[in-house]
Amino acid sequence: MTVRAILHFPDPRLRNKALPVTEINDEIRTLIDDMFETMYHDRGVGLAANQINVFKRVIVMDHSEDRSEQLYFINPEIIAKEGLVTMEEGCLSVPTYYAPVQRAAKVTVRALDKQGKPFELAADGYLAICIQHETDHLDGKLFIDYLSPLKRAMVQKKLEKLRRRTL
Ligand code: GNR
Ligand code: NI
Repeated sequence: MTVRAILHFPDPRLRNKALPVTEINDEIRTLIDDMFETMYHDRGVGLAANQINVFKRVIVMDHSEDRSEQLYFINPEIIAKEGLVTMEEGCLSVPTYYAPVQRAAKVTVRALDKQGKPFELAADGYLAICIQHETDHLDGKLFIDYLSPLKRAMVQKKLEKLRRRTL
């Protein structure tokens, strides 16, 4: 298992749309292992393949305190949404910035497991937010896209400055 490098906003590659997985093989299983390794290493609760420069529709998450509840989804699709809730979000690709975002309070997601078998999961709370945040990444969308253009420009300036200091 390998910790892979995470792309940071405003890297244009974060805007790429990920393609559906057509064959679940060892490459995909290794990708999932590496995504968990990277997510735990960087203390995230979720990760989309786009964030490590792989444009395949795979997301992983673990929202448990003791990091013992691994969830992964291949070709996830949100097939139902219900209600609205606003939560403070952050993103490993937008370091040091947090802002409230309004999303559906409950979602039902359909995806494939490592055997290629379809399953559905109904989620609410933090998990529902994570599922929406991660599936957005697969479509090249970031949580800061929900902010006003002024706020988004502010974040961009801040992160460009941070990048110049750390290069
Ligand atoms: O670590 C993460 N925390 C988080 C907090 C609130 C809403 C969504 C998230 S996901 C984020 C990890 C990440 O960037 N996933 O794409
Ligand atoms: Ni993110």
